[in-house]
Amino acid sequence: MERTQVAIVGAGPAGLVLAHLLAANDIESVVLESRSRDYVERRIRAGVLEQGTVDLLHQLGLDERLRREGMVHRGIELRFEGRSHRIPLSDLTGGRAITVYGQQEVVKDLIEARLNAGAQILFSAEAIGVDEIASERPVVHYRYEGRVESLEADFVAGCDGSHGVCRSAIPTREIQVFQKEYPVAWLGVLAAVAPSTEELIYAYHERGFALHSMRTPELSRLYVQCPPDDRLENWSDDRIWSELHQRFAMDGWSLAEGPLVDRSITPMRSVIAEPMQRGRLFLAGDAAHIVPATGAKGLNLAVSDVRVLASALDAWYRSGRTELLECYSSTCLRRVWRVEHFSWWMTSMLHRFEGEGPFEHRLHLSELRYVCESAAAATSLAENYVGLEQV
Ligand code: RFL
Ligand code: PHB
Repeated sequence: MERTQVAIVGAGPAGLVLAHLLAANDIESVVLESRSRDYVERRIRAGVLEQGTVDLLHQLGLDERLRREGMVHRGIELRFEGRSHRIPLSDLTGGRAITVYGQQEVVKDLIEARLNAGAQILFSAEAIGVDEIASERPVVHYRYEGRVESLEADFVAGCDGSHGVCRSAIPTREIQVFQKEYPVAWLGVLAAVAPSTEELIYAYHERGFALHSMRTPELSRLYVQCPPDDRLENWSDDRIWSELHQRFAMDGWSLAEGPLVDRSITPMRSVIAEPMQRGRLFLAGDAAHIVPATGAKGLNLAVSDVRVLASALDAWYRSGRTELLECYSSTCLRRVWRVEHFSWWMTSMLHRFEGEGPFEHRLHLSELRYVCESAAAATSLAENYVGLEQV
């Protein structure tokens, strides 16, 4: 049986950042990833990095391309009633900012740097179960090249996302799962056209929410609210553009169209598993919690978790101290719930929900006006959006 210090299941942002943080402290790890390298490097997901995430990638020396290609944004726009209102993120947070840089680009950079350092990331290696988590020798079983193999470790980090297997290694009676399904989803498209805006636009409209984001100076990322059970076949290119034009409509502004090169539907949901650890198994990122995408927080929360885990593991390897490991879940959950609340609040404010009438519409508008006009309310949005330093 193969052995390592920390077995990491999943090569998403959580697993890869953890592997780098551990390596910086001379702790060895093996990453098992069920998909191929090509697949994980192409998967289009998040785009917004908090200041703290960018700072961490800088400290790890992993920001060479991010600094060149990432787009630093110092504000966002909220658009409603045909007008845009800027939330000056940096002015309201002592100079903090967000960086727009695709998750798959982060993943590419992290994989390349690990492999260049001679580290082990096994692609197309699907974990099928985790055993002995209550012992000092937990084991991950995985399928690789047609065989079932086992990897023994001091610790297992379950970074295998929302459909992973690690969470199910914790008996259901020992874990409590909190869930909320929002009755809305996002149809997301990537359009080969220069963004029509310099900053992200979050639009609230009677027809529903829309978001204008971007990936590069030549690629726009656009989202439009749709029902959670909607299907891509219902959305012709013409219908997508027509909805986007209507929801972003503002005098003197127009949305540039281009060929759609990717499309997908993402339901909005919240999930939190408590606690995030059991014995020698620690869950991190989407394996432990999901946030609706409106707050742009999932990737950033995954990075916060593994930062806490890496410090705790470092304390254990250096001096055998267990307190930080014991507090892992409670430390992480403080931030998790803050971010869940922020993401729930943004989702509630910006979407139209079934059954809402003119009364609720006016409540949405009143709240949006308050957020834009009150320095206190705008600061609350801004400090959460760029990422709270302490929670
Ligand atoms: P990931 O990225 O899902 O990685 C988990 C990895 O584990 C692998 N895996 C397994 N490997 C081995 N054995 C098994 N049995 C396995 N089962 C699964 C998977 O193949 C995968 O490679 O989880 P991680 O690392 O926790 O990272 C979380 C983020 O990916 C996620 O929270 C974000 O993408 C959420 N998100 C956003 N987050 C932000 O911070 N800012 C954003 O702007 C933002 N926008 C978004 C988003 C997510 C979206 N979708 C599609 C869900 C926009 C969208 C549309
Ligand atoms: C994105 O660019 O994909 C993105 C931006 C902001 C969000 C969610 C997704 O809130």
